[in-house]
Amino acid sequence: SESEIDAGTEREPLFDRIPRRDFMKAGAAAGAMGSLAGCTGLLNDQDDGLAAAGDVDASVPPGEHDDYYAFLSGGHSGEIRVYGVPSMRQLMRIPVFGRESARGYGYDDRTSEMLDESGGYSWGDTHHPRVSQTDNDYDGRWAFVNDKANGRMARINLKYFETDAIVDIPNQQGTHGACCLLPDTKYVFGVGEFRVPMPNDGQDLTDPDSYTSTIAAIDPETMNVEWEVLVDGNMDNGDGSKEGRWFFATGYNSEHATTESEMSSTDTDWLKAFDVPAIEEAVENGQYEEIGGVPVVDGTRDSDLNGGDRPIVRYIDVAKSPHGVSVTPDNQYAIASGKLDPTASVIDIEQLAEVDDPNDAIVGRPSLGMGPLHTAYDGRGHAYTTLFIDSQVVKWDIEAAVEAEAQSEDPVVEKIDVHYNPGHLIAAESYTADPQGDWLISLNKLSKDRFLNVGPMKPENDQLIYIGDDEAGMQLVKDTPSYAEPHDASIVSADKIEPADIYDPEDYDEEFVDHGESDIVREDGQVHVKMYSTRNEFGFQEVTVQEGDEVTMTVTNIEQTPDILHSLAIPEHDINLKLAPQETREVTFTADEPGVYWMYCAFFCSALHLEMRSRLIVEPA
Ligand code: CUK
Ligand code: CUA
Repeated sequence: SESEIDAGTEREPLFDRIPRRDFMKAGAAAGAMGSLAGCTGLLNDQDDGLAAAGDVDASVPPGEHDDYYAFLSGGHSGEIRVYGVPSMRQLMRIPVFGRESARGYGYDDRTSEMLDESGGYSWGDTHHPRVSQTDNDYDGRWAFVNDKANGRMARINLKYFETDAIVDIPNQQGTHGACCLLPDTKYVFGVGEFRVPMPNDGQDLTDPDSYTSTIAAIDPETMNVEWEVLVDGNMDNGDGSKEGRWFFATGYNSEHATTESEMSSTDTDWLKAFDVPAIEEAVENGQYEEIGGVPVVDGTRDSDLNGGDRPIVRYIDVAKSPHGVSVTPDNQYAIASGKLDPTASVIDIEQLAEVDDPNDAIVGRPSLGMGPLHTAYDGRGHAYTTLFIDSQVVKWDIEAAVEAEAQSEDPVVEKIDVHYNPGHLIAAESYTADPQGDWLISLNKLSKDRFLNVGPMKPENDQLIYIGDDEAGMQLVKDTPSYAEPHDASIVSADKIEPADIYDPEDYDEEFVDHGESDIVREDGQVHVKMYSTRNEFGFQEVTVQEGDEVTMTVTNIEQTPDILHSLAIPEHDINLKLAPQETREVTFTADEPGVYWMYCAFFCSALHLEMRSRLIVEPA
């Protein structure tokens, strides 16, 4: 569908676009809000429906829903958090790389096997949650997130808001950047950060020149690693272009060093542009080496595949240690932020395919401020870049930055202080071809003095900023404390995701156990207990097994009523299965301590919730 972007003329030109959201929803709520003193809402005396300066109210009254879902990474907590925007209420947490008892994640056989088979680690480091797209728009199917700690990629099913697949990426020690190749999420790319010997099996330990890092192309349906490309230098963040050809990755350490001072010795590093169809052709032609069970294509600068007419990886010189890279909504530019350098580099994607020297595709280098890290978009031709050192978000005009090369025009529109030291920022639907242009969240690493003191470890601060009014400028609306530590986020219109209310038994392998189907099958020291759960009982009042038996319990919540959850908690056995309506989970354990154990339901499901229990009786052998 390359042509869909090329022919994307239905979109208005960048500069003529005006904020489209007219806040009708907020207007409808205004009557109810009128009695709240000091609550001016989004409405004002003008009838253009736009907020006036200082007049932005992000409140979502009790019982009202938010306009957006935001998926924030949880960093080294290994999870994803779901916020509503603009309320910034935390709606849900989705465990990904670590066990989590309230959701029974890692406690039933299916999820604990998934965690075991992807390495068996108890934690991960999630940075970049990216939501799948079709035709450059969110399709509500999946979110993907990397594990920087152990070189993995996970998939979250957005029907159930739960992790349903994790792949341990061969040849990658730390998978940092994560993102989809658009327009239709053909691949999810994992960007390998740490350079390691390949294979990392004890050979070549000391010569850093023999270390490499790779990008991995993962099939979103099968979560299979299709191929990898090895390159020179470390890699960092990544983003895919929207017509399906290019994948961009920033990188540092072009020196191939192992210490910080050596890694900072040259003046430039690379933004790498991977030519995906050219790589696919090389794989097709067998021009790869199989390492760690996957085809690995050599994309280092001196490789044969980079020598010909169509290099598979283009190395673009950018200022030292670039960090974030993101493609503009109209797919014209990839913008890489300087981090150690006050500029961003603007790369013209169309020119990249045409020029001999990829450096000729750099069409702008706006000077933005100290410590530019990540860039988001409003769909009206503006870029918003976090300035880590200045503790600001800078809004700038993309075309003016390109023009500035010739006319020395200042592309900076305005700066707003944030509190403090922002890493990523994200605007509503910024990663799509059509950002909403109203809300932006600055994910600030430090909150310092902004909240009640909770001890030496302070929360971070996710600040909500209204960007929908170019005349009034950016307006800071809300501080939101967050637990360590969100890096990136994706903000998706609420109507693009359709989560289920109850489970569909067709979606999983476990056998549904209905009323009257409870059963205990004993065979050679193996006991299989199948039982339903409902208000206020389990299928069996008691279950008797012998010491040493291997017990499998298959439990179904047979309720049809949304929001009525049960669980199967077994004291002193480290077991808690979460059971949403129509959900079945299985757990296998060895009954090795004789005694009586009250199996109970941990979700407060009814007035007789405390009575909802059953005895596990383990008879001495
Ligand atoms: S990285 Cu953390 S602030 Cu992993 Cu996208 Cu830049
Ligand atoms: Cu079921 Cu509490």
